[in-house]
Amino acid sequence: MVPLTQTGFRLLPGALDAEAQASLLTEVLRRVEVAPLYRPMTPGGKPMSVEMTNFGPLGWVTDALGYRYQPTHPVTGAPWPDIPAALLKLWDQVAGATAPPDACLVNLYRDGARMGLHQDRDEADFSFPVLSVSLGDTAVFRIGGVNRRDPTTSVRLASGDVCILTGDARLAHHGIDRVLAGSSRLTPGGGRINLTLRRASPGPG
Ligand code: MD3
Ligand code: FE
Repeated sequence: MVPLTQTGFRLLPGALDAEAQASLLTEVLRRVEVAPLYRPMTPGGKPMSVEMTNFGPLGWVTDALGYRYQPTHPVTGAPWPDIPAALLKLWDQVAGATAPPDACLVNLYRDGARMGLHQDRDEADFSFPVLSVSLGDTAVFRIGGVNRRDPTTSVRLASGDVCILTGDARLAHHGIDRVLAGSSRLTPGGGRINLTLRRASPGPG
């Protein structure tokens, strides 16, 4: 179970039905043709196991210079494609934010890819929520507290699940321990795609 202190963690299981998942995946794959998935390097010089790209005015990147948001794809140099309309609508309906998202990080987990426990701290204003949509194979997601040593709990994120992080959960440590290969037939070639909507810039006003 998620500790009661994490009142800001909201999971909407099956928020997207099969048809909405397929249609969103089509929109994602169309954009990935112009903004290809690539394997980012950590500031320490190790390749991440997750492949990434971004949609929207700003995209999250990591390289030898560090973590940051930037307006262009690091491999092609082109601006990121736009955020799919279905995701902007979902943000409006469930995030409860006063500004639209300006960044959509796309994470592809294939072949044993995982993401270690970390905090998301590269955004200007932590009072904006983060919204995540899972597509494809089920992930074993771990969430802890603001302190790295706080106890953690495990939550499975299946295709079509949406989670919203606000308040005390916004700066919680979290990661993906593993992905259950073959648990979904949504994505061609298998694996899991996670779409994370964020407000990276300061909000208007
Ligand atoms: C909890 N991605 O890209 S999404 C990330 O499934 C990231 O790809 C994971 O962590 C993934 O940074 C988890 C769910 C998520 C996103 C942001 C959070 C959980 C979060 C921010 C704070 C706390
Ligand atoms: Fe994260």
